[in-house]
Amino acid sequence: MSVDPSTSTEAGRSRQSTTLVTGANGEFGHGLIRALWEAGHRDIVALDLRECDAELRPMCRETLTGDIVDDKLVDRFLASYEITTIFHLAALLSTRSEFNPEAAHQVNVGGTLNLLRLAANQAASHGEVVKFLFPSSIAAYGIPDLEAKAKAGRVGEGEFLEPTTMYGVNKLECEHLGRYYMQHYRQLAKDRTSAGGVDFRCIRFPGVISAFTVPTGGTSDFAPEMLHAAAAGKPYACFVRPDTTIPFITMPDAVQALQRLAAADRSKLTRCVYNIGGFSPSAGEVADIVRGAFPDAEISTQVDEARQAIVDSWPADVDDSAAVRDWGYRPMHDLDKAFAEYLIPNIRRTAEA
Ligand code: AKB
Repeated sequence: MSVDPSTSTEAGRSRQSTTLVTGANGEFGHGLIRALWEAGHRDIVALDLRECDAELRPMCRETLTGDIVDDKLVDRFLASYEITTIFHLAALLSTRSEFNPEAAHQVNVGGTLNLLRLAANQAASHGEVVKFLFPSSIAAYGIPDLEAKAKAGRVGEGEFLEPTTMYGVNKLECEHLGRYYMQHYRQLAKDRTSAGGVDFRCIRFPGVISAFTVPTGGTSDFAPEMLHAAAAGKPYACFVRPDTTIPFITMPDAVQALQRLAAADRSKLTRCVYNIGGFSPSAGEVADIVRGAFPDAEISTQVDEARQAIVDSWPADVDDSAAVRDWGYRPMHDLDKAFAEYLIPNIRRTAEA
């Protein structure tokens, strides 16, 4: 990573208490940084491969340009910041990762390893536990066929962990790395003081739909793409069959879940990795809702068999009872509210502005 001081909004300050957000320019990064700012955080340092978007800068103490795979990252950050929390959002998504699986592994796993090492070194340096919030994904699951998917119902955290995509493999590997850093890091080292320097907390997210941004490089993208194309008056050919079903949540619920897990009492957390669900419409149901809101929408189906197979390997629903019990996960939006109260009105407002 090359932290470029020229893109730093407030370079030069040293070892201030810091919340680090990687992948700041992504759609999740935008939503989370805004929510953290609104919750009163004035300690945000945002990192992205590209110069951070102008609208993020007023909400961040610093914005940095750099690559998480550069292992010098740890040393540079260690010298400059006292990091208390890391939201590690940077990743290459599932479709994009299949075009260059080795590069995806480098970014998704190598980058996470660097950040975990940073967290462990930071904890050792300032003597406080560093919280590490990590978004995993339903891509960590790999259900063998549609019959098994129909029978599986709400899939629990320990089931079907044989992902078929490089992204899913990477997410599962990172879940294990996080657990290792939290519970077993350097377990045989003579100078090891105790485990627990890294407080790893992870959510397996379903597909996420935002009213303000369209994702790129994912395989759950068919639902947000369909909606945003209709709002923009553009035709859309959906790449999965109308009966295809996976869970989704809205961006505000995704952001709120991450914040809620970050704020949870450690003693209440019985797992490192939590499922969260939302609503599970089929692609056909999404198309119907979109047509209801935008009667001129031109939505057709043009199945891409390879991407279809990926979505078919993901559960139709997940068991999120542990998240509900341990840290009070409670999404604001069910299917009706998601479209009627959040997605359609905000998309319309943006289009009219
Ligand atoms: C993707 O489609 O790759 C992501 C995900 C389900 O994690 N949106």
